[in-house]
Parts: sequence; C-alpha cells; structure tokens
Amino acid sequence: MGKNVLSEAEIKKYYEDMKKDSIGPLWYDLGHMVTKEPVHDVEPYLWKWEALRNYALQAGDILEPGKDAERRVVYLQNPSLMERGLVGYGTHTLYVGIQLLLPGEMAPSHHHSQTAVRFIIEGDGAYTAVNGERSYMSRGDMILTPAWTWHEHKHEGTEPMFWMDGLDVGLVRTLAASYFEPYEGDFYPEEPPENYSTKKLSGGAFAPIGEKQEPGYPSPIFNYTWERASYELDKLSESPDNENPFDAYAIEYINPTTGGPADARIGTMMQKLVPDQHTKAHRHVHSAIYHVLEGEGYTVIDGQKFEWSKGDFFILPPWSWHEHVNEGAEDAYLFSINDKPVMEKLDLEFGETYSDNDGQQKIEKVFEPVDETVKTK
Ligand code: GTQ
Repeated sequence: MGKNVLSEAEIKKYYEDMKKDSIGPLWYDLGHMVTKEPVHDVEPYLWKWEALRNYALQAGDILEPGKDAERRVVYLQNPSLMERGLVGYGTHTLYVGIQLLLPGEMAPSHHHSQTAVRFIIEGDGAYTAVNGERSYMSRGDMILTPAWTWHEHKHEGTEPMFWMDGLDVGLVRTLAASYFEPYEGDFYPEEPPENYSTKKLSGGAFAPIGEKQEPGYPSPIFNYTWERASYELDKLSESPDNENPFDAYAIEYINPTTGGPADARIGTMMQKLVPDQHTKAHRHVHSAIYHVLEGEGYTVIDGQKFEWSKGDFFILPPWSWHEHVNEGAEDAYLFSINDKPVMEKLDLEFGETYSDNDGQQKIEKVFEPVDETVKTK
C-alpha cells in the first residue's frame, strides 16, 4: 500500500504499536464491519413435536413450577449459536420454549423487560393473567404478555396443557437490557373482569363513559383467539386474489389502537397454505421461528429442505431464501414469530425476491438433525 514515506520496518512497528494500544486501521477492516449484505451465524434448524412434547412431559415428573422452578419449560437451542455460549437462542434475537402446566398447577407472577407471546398447542382450562386480567387459553390462541407487564399462569382444567413461549431473549441480551423481578406474592391482584380488554374490543369497541383507550403499547387485546384468526384466514383464502406470492394466505396479529404489530417487538403471523400450494422464494432482514399448527409439507431454506408436520418448529435465519409447500391433503397452518417490528422501527428492514428458476429454489440437501453428543470440536 501506499506512499513510500516510511520504511517497511517503520510501518510494521506502526501496526504493532496501534494494536497494543487497542486501535484499529479501518482501511483493512471496513469490509468486515459494513458488510455488503447481512452477515450472521444463525443456521436454520428443525425440531419434531414428539421430542419436544416428551421432554416437556417428563419434566412434569421432575419439578413443579412455583415450588422448584419459576417456569417448567424446555426451550429450542439452535446448535449453531450454542457454540458461542448463547443459551436459549433460537435466532440471534428470538427464543422459543415449550411450557407445560399440569392441572391444578400455577406459575407465579413476575415481570421482565423481555416481551413475550404465547401460542397454545394442546389443552385448555388454563389462564394467563396480565396485570391481573385473566384470559383462558385454548389451542391456536395467541396471548400477549407485553414487556414489563406482570403475568402468571394457572391451570384450572383437567388435562396437561402445552404452549409455546416466544421471547426476545437474544435481542434484549445484545442490548444489555434484561431486567427481571418476581412479584412479592404469588398472584398479582385480580383487577379487571376475566378477558375484559378482548371483550371490550370484539364485535365493536365499547368502554364505560369516560374510560378512554389510549393509543399505543401495549395492545389492549391480550388474547387473539384461533376462532377469529381462522375465520379471517378462511375468508381470505376464498379468493386466490388474496394470495401473497411468498406467504400464501397470511395475516398479521395487530394492535387495534396503532394498526401496527400486536406486540411492540415480536411480530406474529399465521399463514394458511391450501393443498399443493407452493409459494415463491424471497428473503428479508428479519428472522423468524415457525410452529406448524396443522398440516404436512416442507420449507426450503437456502436450498435445504425442512420437512414438517403438525407441532414441529423450525428456524428461519435472517436474510435466507425461503419458500413453503403444502404436501398434505388438508390445509396447512403455520404460526410464526419474528423480529420484524424491531427492524422496521430501526429502519433496517428490507427484502429481495428470488428471480432464478421461476422464483423457486432447487433442493440441494435435506435437513438432518445434529447429534450434539457425537459432534467433534
Ligand atoms: O411464562 O413468563 O419460556 O418468563 C421464559 C421466560 C416463559 C413465562 C418462558 C418466562 C416465561
């Protein structure tokens, strides 16, 4: 490089001295910092429901929430991120756990700076209370417990109840903004009547005279029911005009007071794919974690085929080509959480459509899980 004013030895010393003083030369490193495209070490991955359910159910014989542990949850650990010691990372921003609550059990009230969404997989009769407002949960419902809100769970039903927890664990850790506090008693005092907020806003919006609904976060709705979500999707899929080329028939859960995402930081989406539907591929900055509510098919992620069926979970890393296919005889429903609201707020979200091969990828590899015990270092 350069200007030939200093000798080679002087230049060598310059770099060595600078390194000792913890200073770097941008002319070598700019391309590593300001990369042409998103750079990440998040690999796609897939977990079968049977294994997740079994591990969660066995934990039912090992510990009890509220006594031995804050929560009884087994979580998805992305092996590609475990190597850096990033415990609880599904993607670099998002966490997913499977929570089991047995009849009669409760998980005590606490709050934290991470925001959380739940998606109910199996069972009913348990409620989540958000700041003292109870909402009973059934399969397919999506429940918000927004950042900082007090929340607890209690099971008044008769069968084991499984749900998915989605939190922005990686994001909050990167921002060094984690905060957690247990409530001083087990239960936050019950305040509004059961499901008050959701009822106030369904089939119209009503409030006692003088009671205002402030626009903004958190959303006044905590329980986005499957009954409503499936109604909306069925209505959408009546006409192929409503098909999104990349997401099939898809709805986002929204905050009615802002029109934006239901949760301020975790995006939530439900997609319906009718039999044989095969979307086009695209990629975007935001990452996602998918849960298969119903159906059988596969998703191609950067040329790798991830075969899924009811209950499975899979990782969609940032900036990865992906397309979905319904191979079953029935409709498929894919629920997913994502970090799009954060990317959009920070003006970092963008995307690209796949143009080769009529917009669909060639399958180069079929996903096989890794066995951590046989992995060589
Ligand atoms: O139920 O509040 O999976 O605080 C992780 C952290 C669940 C919960 C998780 C939590 C919860």
